[in-house]
Amino acid sequence: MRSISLFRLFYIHHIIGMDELDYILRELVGELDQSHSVSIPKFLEDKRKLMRYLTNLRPPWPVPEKLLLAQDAELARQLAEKEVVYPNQINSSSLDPRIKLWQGDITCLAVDAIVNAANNQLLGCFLPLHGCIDNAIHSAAGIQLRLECNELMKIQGHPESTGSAKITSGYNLPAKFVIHTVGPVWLGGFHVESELLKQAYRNSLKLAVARGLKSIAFPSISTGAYGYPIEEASRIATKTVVDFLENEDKLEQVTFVLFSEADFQIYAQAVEAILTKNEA
Ligand code: AR6
Repeated sequence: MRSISLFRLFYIHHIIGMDELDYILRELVGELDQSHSVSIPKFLEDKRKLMRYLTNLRPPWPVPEKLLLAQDAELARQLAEKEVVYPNQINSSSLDPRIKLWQGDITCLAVDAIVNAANNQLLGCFLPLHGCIDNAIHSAAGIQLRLECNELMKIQGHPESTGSAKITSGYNLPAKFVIHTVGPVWLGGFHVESELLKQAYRNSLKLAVARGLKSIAFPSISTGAYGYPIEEASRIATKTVVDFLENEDKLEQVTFVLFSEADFQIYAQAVEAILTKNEA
């Protein structure tokens, strides 16, 4: 009996989910100029992919409340299928318990704030299904994130400077906040890139402290699309964080999040090098 009712629950959940997803897709496709040229796929994974594709493209237009509710329910279902990771589940460095390293997708972390490697527009990545972190964060947070960024940018009235940072809510992410910072594009190292990268980390940390946050997670800023050599970037990132924490006792945890095993090893070495040097 028990297994039948569980099966029914799953079935109902699945059907409601599929209906809601179809509704979201119809609404998003209806906003397009050439809505007739998009066909709604049959399978769940393809529908989810199309939802991400369409929200990536979507300008910061107002959203009907019903669409937002359906989107939030769908993103909650997607999150429930991921493994959310809490700060106490992440290993600390043996040399400093406040410094942590973690390999994986930053959108799974339930820290106070995750940092986004944004661009000067600060509206998220508009390239559908692009593999950058900006795309991953906006897709998992939902349409509201671009709307809030757009409000901040309208008030500011000019593009975000490289090295500065802004904070928004995390919406459907497990993290409460997103700190958006703009790292430098690597231009051979002749354009104060190292100073700008340092500022991106420092300004994000300062914003976290100003908001009274206890845990923050950084990706490897600028080392993807912006081409910064990762060994040098890892030394700047880890030194900036360690120096900052020397004079700061309110921030309890800083996690470096690396997507690949190779990047993880590079940051692990950089963390060890800077902390052993400080101990010596
Ligand atoms: N979780 C953790 N790390 C990630 C994830 C993820 N989900 N996705 C990517 N990374 P990039 P940038 C890593 O290119 O170099 C965007 O289009 C990735 O492996 O995301 O600062 C913006 O809009 C790499 O190590 O950021 C800007 O235009 C790191 O995140 C531009 O890219 C940064 O890669 C910013 O370029």
